[in-house]
Amino acid sequence: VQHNNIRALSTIQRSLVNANPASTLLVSKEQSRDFMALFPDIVRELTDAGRQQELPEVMRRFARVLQYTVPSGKKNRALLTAMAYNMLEDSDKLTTENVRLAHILGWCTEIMQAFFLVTDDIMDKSETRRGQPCWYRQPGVGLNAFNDGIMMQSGIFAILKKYFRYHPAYVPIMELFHDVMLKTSYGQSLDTMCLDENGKPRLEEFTMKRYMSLVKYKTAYYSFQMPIALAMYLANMFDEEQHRQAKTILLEMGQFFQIQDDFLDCFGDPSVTGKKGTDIQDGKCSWLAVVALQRATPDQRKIMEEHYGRSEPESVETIRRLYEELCLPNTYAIYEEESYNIIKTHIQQISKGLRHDMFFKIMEKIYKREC
Ligand code: DMA
Ligand code: MG
Ligand code: MG
Ligand code: MG
Repeated sequence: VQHNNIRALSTIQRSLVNANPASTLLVSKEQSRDFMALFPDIVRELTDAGRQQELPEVMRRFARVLQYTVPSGKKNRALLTAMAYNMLEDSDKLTTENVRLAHILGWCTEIMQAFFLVTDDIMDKSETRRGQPCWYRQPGVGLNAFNDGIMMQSGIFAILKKYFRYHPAYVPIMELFHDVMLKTSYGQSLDTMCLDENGKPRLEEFTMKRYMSLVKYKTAYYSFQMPIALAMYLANMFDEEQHRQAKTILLEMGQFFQIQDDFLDCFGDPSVTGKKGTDIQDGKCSWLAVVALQRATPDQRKIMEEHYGRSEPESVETIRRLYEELCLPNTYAIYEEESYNIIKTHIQQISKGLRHDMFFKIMEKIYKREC
């Protein structure tokens, strides 16, 4: 019954009825503070480790980029590693030093996320990110942001070397970063191929199958599979079958998460998400576009062909109205609930000694999210 009414509710009402209690914390407030307190050390390590002082203006620039783009997000990916490590490690090994290592891995993931977002915002022509102008829109930055992204990417490996060089998990951790960066870049590449050479969306290629593999690569690996695999390596868990089982479920969660992202791009509140949507203007192969095309009558498909992927506000509004006409907010609400239940069932089927409560906690964190 609630589903049928959901469309009639305003965003604000919807948040009162449905909102995820943002209070679902992955780690304690104290641990969160310790994690945040480590960031200045990470920046210092990358920008003034004595040996670098030949290039003071580069180091100032690097510090500025890191400060602007890294710590302002929700830090969910970093906190996933911290939370998983707390749950997976033997209690006698859960020392201050080891927890600090989990936090360092968390910051590496956040730096990775930041450099993908810096370049993503250029490619997507976005205006805002985390409630502020995108980095490339800062005065004097522009396309130089690509090099800032490369500095961040390389910096991750400098941090890993500094803190993990003699750690037994150094090589698997490093390989995981390399591997997942490559996968994410494949996803981003596929994401740019929604348009043909004339800049028109290739609507005939917007299938659910293509969509699901696109989002697996561009989002699910780095946002869910990697943070947990990092915690497992740190906790000395190298069993391949265990990693495989965790991956299966985490990639499912990652796909769920990107479907939410696509919904929020059009129907979310920018003052809550911190970013103005661009998927319609960019002609993206988004979940909304794929479902709309599945349902569209020939006339509605014509509307998609005419207006999708155009930046004029009238075209964007036309597409948004079409989505509403096709009851996509309702479909989304149903999808979100059903898929939450399916993922929970899959969590219960994990057999290889992985804690179910860890996966449930992740689901609680993202279910019904609004940012
Ligand atoms: C995000 O896709 C994927 C990566 C790897 C940044 P997106 O463009 O939908 O992200 P956002 O909505 O945050 O711009
Ligand atoms: Mg984007
Ligand atoms: Mg993008
Ligand atoms: Mg998006």
